[in-house]
Amino acid sequence: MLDAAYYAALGLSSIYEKVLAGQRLSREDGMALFACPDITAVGALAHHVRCRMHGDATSYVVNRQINYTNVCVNGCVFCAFRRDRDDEEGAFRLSKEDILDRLRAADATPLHLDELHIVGGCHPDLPLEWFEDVLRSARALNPDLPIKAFTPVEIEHFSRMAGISTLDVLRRLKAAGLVMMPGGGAEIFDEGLRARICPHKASSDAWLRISGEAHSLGIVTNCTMLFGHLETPAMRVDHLCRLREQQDKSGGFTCFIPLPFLTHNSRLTLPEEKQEAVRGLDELRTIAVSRLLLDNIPHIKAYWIMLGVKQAQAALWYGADDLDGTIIEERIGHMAGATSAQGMTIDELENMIRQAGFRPVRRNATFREVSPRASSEVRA
Ligand code: V47
Repeated sequence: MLDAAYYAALGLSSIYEKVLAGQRLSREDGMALFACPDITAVGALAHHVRCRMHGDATSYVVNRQINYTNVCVNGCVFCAFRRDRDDEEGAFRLSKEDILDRLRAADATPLHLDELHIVGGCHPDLPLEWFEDVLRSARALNPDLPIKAFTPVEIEHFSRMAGISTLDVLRRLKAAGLVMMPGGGAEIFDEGLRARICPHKASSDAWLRISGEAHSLGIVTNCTMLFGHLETPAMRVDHLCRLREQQDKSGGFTCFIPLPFLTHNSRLTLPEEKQEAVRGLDELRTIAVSRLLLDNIPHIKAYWIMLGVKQAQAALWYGADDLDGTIIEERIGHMAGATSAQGMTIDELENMIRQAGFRPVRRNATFREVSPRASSEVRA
């Protein structure tokens, strides 16, 4: 597959050589990969890197997502999940007891959770103390369960609400039980486009700075890119390179998740050539270029909720090595038209991985491998 003459004919000789030698690709290389007409050639390079890093292992996590509210002060134009006020149709806000009930319900099943993923809108009334209380109470219920919660955007919002620095917010949340943060809210770092699609959200610099602060405290985090809306290939390459630079400095990004924009219920209208139905190959290319440029981020996630099961399987041949997990309940993608299920069982995830030609590896929130439990325990 990796034939030097073929890459030479595509004008990608130097990229081919760098990839085989394990050398860093430049921004120009990223642009050339987005311009290459043969996406299987781009995919084969990404697959080579993926195999060098992970072999045929493909990880998944037994997790439960909880979205505590969709009421949000940011008013992002693209977001179908958010509501501006509590009394708006479709708005919701869970109480601490609602959250704990969901956790108790998951704990009462044979499903042994290895990650609790909590994320929500930036609610105007919820104080930092409420989030500390939620973390402490969840930890009291299930002390061994790693909690992955709150994006850098939420951290900035909590800091404004509490009148303290983002670093102090992170210190307090860590003391309350936070071990990891999800990578949402990065969207696209290009400031011009950010001003159009999410003008009130934490800035790109703030998002990166807060991630670095979390890393400095030993809180590992993920990172994302929302793509397939109004951004250009140059903006994608810039986004990936800024993540890579931050990772060089602070080193705590565990996984990158490229999120294809789902258009349903969105206020952002796209030109016909960018509609979801016609962009399957662009999704695979973007995943592959991410694997190739992000040489210092260990994992690339094919998030099956947003990609759909079949495309997530294909993505495993384009550089991705993780699928996320059982999820149980998901709202952000589904309010934007995701047609995937709400959750998957362990058997379904493992079957999905095997059918795609890979080896399933069960992991926890921080990507530490966990041994499979007795089969009577893991049927979900
Ligand atoms: O921040 C919002 C994106 C993100 C849409 O870190 C949309 O392990 C597509 O970040 N179409 C939240 N995407 C989800 C997220 C995430 C999910 C799973 C795992 C992890 C992790 C992180 O979803 C938001 C935003 O970037 N988003 N609306 C939409 N219409």
